[in-house]
Amino acid sequence: FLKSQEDLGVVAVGFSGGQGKSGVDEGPQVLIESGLLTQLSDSLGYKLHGDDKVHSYAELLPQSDEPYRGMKNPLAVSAVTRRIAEQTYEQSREGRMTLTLGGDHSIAIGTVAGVAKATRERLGRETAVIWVDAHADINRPEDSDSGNIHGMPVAFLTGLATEEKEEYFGWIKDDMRLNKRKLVYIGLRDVDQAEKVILREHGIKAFSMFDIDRYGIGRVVEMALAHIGSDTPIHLSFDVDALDPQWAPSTGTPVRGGLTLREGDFICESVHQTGNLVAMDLVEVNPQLAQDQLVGVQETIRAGCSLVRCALGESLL
Ligand code: HAR
Ligand code: MN
Ligand code: MN
Ligand code: MN
Repeated sequence: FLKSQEDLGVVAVGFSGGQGKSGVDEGPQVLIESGLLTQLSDSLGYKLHGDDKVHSYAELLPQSDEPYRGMKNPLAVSAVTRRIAEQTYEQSREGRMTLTLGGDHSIAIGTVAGVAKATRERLGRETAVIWVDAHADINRPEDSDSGNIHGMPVAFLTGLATEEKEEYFGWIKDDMRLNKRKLVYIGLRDVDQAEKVILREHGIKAFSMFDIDRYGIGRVVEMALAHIGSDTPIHLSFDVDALDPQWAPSTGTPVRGGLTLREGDFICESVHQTGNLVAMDLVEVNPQLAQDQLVGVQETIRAGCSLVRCALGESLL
């Protein structure tokens, strides 16, 4: 589904407004400083497009931003994700693999919207999303206990949450949306009650840690790929908190009992192997958070880099 296997469009998003902890906006800078983009160009041979600079979107942030429908920082998250949608759209419509480094997971409202629109225009097809996460991130604003928009992106993307007002996500149009049947989760283990009801009522495919223990990661990935179909462009949205805190402690909402780094890498390798990957997000790396600062941050960054390299073909023999 890509015009070339060598070109990579990079979007680096230094944004943390979808949740309450500072530091996740430094994720992309630290990933880049650790050499991720150099690894992709020098070792994997990608020609990089887009930014080597990290966007802070300061010019888009409003003076005041009162909660709306219970959402925190709604104007900021809406404006920034709208801009990110333009950025990923620009990369994806060129037929490039699009890599977004976050930032908290609210930014996927923009990445998925932009790639979905580009893929529809370019190929006349719907994009499937594989959402790898400890959390389902499918709260409608009214269902959320926290008001943090990083717990809501999938609700907006699937149209389960809608809004008329442009400045509060009303800019998300049908051609940017994600079909609920083309969505599959892997790694869930901390899902809110209202989210469980949504997943059940809408028949959304989800593989929890229970399923991974039961079937093994190999069969789970096989089943996930079978669900979306072999002839579908894939957007992989990887929240680093899907990994067990042992491998990725520097993240805002760590949950024990997660994927090993090897299982995470395996998911990425398998998606690469389909040849259908058109976009990847790596989000929720927060270099300010870790119980054992130095080691924890290093480990998390190394894990994040490994996931991206695996999705982009590092392990192929
Ligand atoms: N479900 C909780 C909420 O809505 C936790 C949100 C998720 N945290 C994340 N995103 N890191 O995956 O607030
Ligand atoms: Mn998430
Ligand atoms: Mn998460
Ligand atoms: Mn390849």
